Amino acid sequence: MLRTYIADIALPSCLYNASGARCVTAAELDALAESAAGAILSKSCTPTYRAGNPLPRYYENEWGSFNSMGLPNEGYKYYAKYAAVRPHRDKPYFVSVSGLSLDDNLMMIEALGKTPPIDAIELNLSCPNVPGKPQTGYDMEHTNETLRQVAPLCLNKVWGVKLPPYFDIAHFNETAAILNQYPIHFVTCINSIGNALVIDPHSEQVVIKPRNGFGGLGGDYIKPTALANVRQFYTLLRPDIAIIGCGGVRTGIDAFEHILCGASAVQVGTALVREGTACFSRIEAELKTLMQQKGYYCIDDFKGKLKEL
Ligand code: ERO
Repeated sequence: MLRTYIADIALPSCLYNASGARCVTAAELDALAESAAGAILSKSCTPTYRAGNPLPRYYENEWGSFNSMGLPNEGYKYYAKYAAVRPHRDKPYFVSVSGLSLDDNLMMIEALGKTPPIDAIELNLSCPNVPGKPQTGYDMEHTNETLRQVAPLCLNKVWGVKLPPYFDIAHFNETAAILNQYPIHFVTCINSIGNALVIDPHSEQVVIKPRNGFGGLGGDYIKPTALANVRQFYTLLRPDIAIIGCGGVRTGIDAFEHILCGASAVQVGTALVREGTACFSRIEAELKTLMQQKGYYCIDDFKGKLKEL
């Protein structure tokens, strides 16, 4: 009922983890492999191990999450090696790449592109939390140049990009026009809303330590922005580019709304961190119940079919 495709990759369920959420270590990736998630996606990687930003760097409240992790990861070779030893090899395994320079990205993508047990590469153009490194996705020229140089390295690999949230129609149009020029297979919308500020009025303090308390917002806070980005890119991109929704997916209804806006698959971040991998079977059951109530047999029955008033 929830089966879906990203290019020619079949996912037994359209729900899987957002990069960053419980996917840094082999033990966390194993737990995703054992769960009801339809695929496994790694933490965004860099050429070598990074410890990330100082603690505390993650905070949550009833409306969502707030982070400035600073790209803690084991280095790309770790995620490449994991591809061959992971349990449940029939479940698709995707690696997220987030180098601190274009050269870093080219080097990692070339190597990961030649690693057959990796099913797809998600190039993260939207990390909001590395001091001194602006988000590539907000720099149109740099985005274009990145895709121009990455595309030839991905001729035999399914690949796509993770975008930051956009807020202006001109930016949706400009970004879509660039993406449509390249042979990408998918676009993931959205990364956390960067450079937000959550504070504690009692202590009169910021709630996370790095970057004077500024960080990326996720969870319920960001669902309307995520849905707007999914809808805009579903409308503006070539029909062969799958949209992967990410942002505020906590219930089956949230996943349903993303698919209605045009998502072919839906990632879970904040809810996975809070609840653990059991979130997948719960959200799947909720989504299936809703589909049954509405008389839908598969996600194509309602994907992208959002009605206007
Ligand atoms: O700080 C991070 O490691 C991070 N947090 C996010 O919300 N999104 C990211 O893309 C990211 C690092 C790549």
